[in-house]
Amino acid sequence: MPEGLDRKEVAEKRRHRLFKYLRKEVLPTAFCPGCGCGIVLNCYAHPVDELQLDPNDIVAVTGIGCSSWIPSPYFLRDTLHTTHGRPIPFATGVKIMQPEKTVVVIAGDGDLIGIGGNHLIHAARRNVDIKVFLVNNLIYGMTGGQLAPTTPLGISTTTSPHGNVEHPFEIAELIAAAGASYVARWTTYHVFPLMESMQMALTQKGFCFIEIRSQCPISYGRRVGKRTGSEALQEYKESSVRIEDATEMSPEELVGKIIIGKLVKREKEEFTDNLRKLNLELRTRKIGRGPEEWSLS
Ligand SMILES: Cc1ncc(C[n+]2csc(CCOP(=O)(O)OP(=O)(O)O)c2C)c(N)n1
Ligand code: SF4
Ligand SMILES: [Mg+2]
Repeated sequence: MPEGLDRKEVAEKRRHRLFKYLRKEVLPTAFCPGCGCGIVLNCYAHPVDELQLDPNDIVAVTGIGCSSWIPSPYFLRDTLHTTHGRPIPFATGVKIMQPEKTVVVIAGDGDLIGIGGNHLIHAARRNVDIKVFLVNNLIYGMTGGQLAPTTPLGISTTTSPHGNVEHPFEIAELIAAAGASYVARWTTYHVFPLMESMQMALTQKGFCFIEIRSQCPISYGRRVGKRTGSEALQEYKESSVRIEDATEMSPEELVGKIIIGKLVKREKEEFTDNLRKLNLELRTRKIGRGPEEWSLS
């Protein structure tokens, strides 16, 4: 033990520099061993730290599910823990009323694509300036493994015991087609590019969306022979293909592959800016003078 320090002081000194971003009173996390949610939580803390974002300038919004616990309660920032499927409308409301805030949504595939799917595609179309980090574990993890709109064909789940007969969404491609400003896909194996991508999303204006393929060993992995986190990470490593390489491959060669990287990055008018411009124009027209002359009396 270093001289002159008691046990508590030494423990404090040895703490990870990102520990300050965690809400200590709720630790340890409730995530199962090997769950990808912890990796995403860690990856998210890095760009927030790197960018030195003021704690008062971030609002995180989430829904219901294991991944929704990443921002709330574990990440120590203002959060809105909303109902299942509704983080996007809440986040849109925050951005409209508090445009200077960085508004981040972190939630699962069941939440954002299942029950909340319509909100998601319309927010992308409108190009609302919110940052959406989708934790896609291909299942309803928290409730024990029901079929999600991301579950691959043929997989047996608690609600498809004889195998899934539905095709899953290619969600990153869908959001890119819907009109988002920035779209990327990574996995929990690709932590460094994922951190960079999060940093890009946090700084680029407009609707920014990252699909993070993440493992749920308990409700999904054990059904597909990947009972541990490390087996899932190994699979991510082996089955991922960079988007630049994927363009050279045939559809047959891409079966079972995860295409990773940036799908889209474009400049586009942003929804809440347009809304404010219109509001200002209409009020000025009605009142006949600019905001500098407005008064409440
Ligand atoms: C309106 C409503 N319907 C259903 C539920 C039950 N429910 C809670 S979490 C969840 C699924 C969560 O799946 P996902 O968003 O993928 O998160 P994960 O647990 O996989 O991270 C469901 C269906 C609920 N809480 N509210
Ligand atoms: S059920 Fe799945 S997603 Fe939820 S904490 Fe456990 S491993 Fe993670
Ligand atoms: Mg899920």
